[in-house]
Amino acid sequence: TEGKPIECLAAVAYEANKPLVIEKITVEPPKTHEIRVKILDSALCHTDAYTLSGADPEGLFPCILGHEASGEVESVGPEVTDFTPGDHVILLYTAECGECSFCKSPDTNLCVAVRSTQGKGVMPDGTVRFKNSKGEPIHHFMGCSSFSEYTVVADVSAVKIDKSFATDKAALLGCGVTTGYGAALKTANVKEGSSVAIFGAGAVGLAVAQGAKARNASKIIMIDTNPNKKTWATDFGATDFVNPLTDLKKDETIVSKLCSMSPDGYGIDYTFDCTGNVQVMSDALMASRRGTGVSVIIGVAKSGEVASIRPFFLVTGRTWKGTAYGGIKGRSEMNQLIQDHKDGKLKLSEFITHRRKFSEINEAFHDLHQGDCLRTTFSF
Ligand code: AHE
Ligand code: ZN
Repeated sequence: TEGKPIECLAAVAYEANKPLVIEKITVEPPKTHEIRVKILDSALCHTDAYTLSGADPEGLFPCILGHEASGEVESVGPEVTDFTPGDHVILLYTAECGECSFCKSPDTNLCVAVRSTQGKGVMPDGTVRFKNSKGEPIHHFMGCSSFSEYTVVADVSAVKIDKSFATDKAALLGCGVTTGYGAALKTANVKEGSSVAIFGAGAVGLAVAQGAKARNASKIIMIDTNPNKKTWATDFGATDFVNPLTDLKKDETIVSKLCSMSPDGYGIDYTFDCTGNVQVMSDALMASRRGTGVSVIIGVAKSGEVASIRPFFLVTGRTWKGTAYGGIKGRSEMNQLIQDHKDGKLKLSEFITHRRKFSEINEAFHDLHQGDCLRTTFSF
């Protein structure tokens, strides 16, 4: 198949809010610095649903969604040096070229090598590798497009992993788990003995709990309005669970409740928004500790929404931060995450609550909103 177009099945998003259409598409061979990948496992993330809803300013239709995936390199384009056919990879929506000023900085993972074309749904040369049976072009998504049997990505948008590592677990490292775990370890740099509050007990929030636990935080408070999440929260490392709908006394707010749970009443050392709700984002900042508290925004807010804060909360020494992909440099730091998993610090399989056939992909979007789902994975 090398050098030739491949015909395969993909789930095409033709319009916002319409089911994906599973159909035969053509995947062109990889061009310079590109690789063509056979997807082995892909999971579904809320961002796929967000873009399908039409709310993403970068959402383009038709496109092939999906960005949390592992695969096997089928063929490589000219000038690709880091991959050979047969290699196992994780796709990276946050690339790592190693050469841009962002990659060279130890303080950020926000590589710019392919980000601008990625946001326009095209490969770095400005063209696409997908077309449907009518010959119409189909956009790429987040530099990955994993809801297809085959995809083409930039070589900087993938990391090679050991073939012995289970590919369903590997897929999860492509987005949510890495995002949460990295947010705790890198963005917040949670310290031993500290207090942590996490808003939203989905896959990302539970991965934050894993990171906080790995750092031996002494108090890890999970906040969620779904009482069924309490067991998960505990299993993933939370020491406390607060349901703001039922656990607040009269005249108590979630902010005052969290402050009262902190050792001396002055607030929580590290707080995390894993909801995308802008009110939660400001609550998280206000609940962080006077003088030294750090609050990290992870959730993606709806387009046009604004998070705001009374500047007093910053004047009095709190830091408001945000993170993408947990601040993790996908190519140079992936092995450490896999090692952390092997060392028992980072759960992976436990995040897979649902497994489906690729043909059931539209049902998987439904799963995501049921509150009993962390991740649905598909094997191809
Ligand atoms: N396309 C949106 C932005 C969406 C967004 O913020 N995405 C998160 C990742 S969500 C993972 O499921 C992110 O990391 N963004 C950084 C980046 O480079 O995209 C918009 O508003 O235009
Ligand atoms: Zn995602």
